[in-house]
Amino acid sequence: MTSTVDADGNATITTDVVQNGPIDHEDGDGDSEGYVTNNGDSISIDVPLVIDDADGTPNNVDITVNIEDGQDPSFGKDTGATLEEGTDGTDSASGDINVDTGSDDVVDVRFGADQSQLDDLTSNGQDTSVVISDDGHTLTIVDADNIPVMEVTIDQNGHYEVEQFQPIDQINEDNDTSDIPINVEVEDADGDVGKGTITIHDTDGDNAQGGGDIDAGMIEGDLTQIPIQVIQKVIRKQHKVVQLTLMLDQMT
Ligand SMILES: [Ca+2]
Ligand SMILES: [Ca+2]
Ligand SMILES: [Ca+2]
Ligand SMILES: [Ca+2]
Repeated sequence: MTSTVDADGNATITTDVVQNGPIDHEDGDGDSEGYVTNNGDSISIDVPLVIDDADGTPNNVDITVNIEDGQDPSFGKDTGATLEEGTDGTDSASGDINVDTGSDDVVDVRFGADQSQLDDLTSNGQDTSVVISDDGHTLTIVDADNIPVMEVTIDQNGHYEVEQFQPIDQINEDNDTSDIPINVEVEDADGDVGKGTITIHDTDGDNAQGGGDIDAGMIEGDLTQIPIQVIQKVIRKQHKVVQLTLMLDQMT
């Protein structure tokens, strides 16, 4: 703090304020405790000064230091995670979303409570629903019987792990891949919340084979005498119905 006095005897006091660490701007509503007033993103600190003039008379002066909250926490780039359902509908993968701390320390990275963008997701034709753990760090997509379809966990650095236990239904998707968005949140020490999205790319597995699932309508009636393997072989090779008919004629 320095003071200067001009020719008319007016004093000017200059103060330097150095902030060495973040301050928690809790959601105040103008409430005041002693010298500190907390009002949303603004904290005011009154600093009372006593200035003695030339003949020793004290004068009371208050200066006010206003500290505005800085940048809120936010998310940056997401690598995404890619799953391939393969033949059994299971896979695992991991990814990272960049966490931009902002002006205050990050205290939590978690899944958002609202995941309604997943409402239409189905598994084996069944509706699914979403369960989020109490700490918000594990999100589980479950089928109608509450059996997990997919589980995602996220840590405080934005690293996430995905495990798929059952296939999902890729309906009308380009390249048979569903892009599954999941909402995430980051909270800083004074309660500011940034929102973001991680994306899981889930590619459909091999198409179901005809071998074990021949339409009963094709083998009923007179055809019951034909060895099932013969019909399976024909259908696997995707021969036309006319070729199947020819074969049946030869066997009768
Ligand atoms: Ca702050
Ligand atoms: Ca704030
Ligand atoms: Ca803040
Ligand atoms: Ca699938």
